[in-house]
Amino acid sequence: MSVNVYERIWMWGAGGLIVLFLAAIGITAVAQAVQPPSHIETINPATLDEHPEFGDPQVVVAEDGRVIVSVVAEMFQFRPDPIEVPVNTPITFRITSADVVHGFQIVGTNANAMAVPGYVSQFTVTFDKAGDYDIACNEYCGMMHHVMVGKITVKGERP
Ligand SMILES: [Cu+2]
Repeated sequence: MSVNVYERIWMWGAGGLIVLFLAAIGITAVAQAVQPPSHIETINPATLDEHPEFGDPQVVVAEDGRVIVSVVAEMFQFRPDPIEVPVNTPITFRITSADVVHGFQIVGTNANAMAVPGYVSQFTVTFDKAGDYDIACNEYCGMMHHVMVGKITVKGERP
């Protein structure tokens, strides 16, 4: 069977792209450790009000000094609001949604997570500057999405 020279070039080109893409997946997964989360925490959004943690979301200081902030995102607010946390302290945010997918982006920082009904998103961030930070919902969630803004007040001395 003879294959036209241009056909041959396209076949090698397409094959090369497939190898390139698979290599990119392999490099990001293995060398850069970009992987799906190994731990997934689920929650029933229908019974959030009775949940021991998210029924009354608040800032909790654990005995070992860790600060844990439970947040419920819902049309069209974040609870609690405002959130008051100390400066220069690792703050663990635990976020879920009571209705649809929302965003939780702390403006001016690299802290950003999705609030997905049925799941708890968690990240830890340390604020090194005191002051007020806005929380923006960056997932379109309905008619009043544009007013869905929360506030974090970071208190304490500057280092
Ligand atoms: Cu929104």
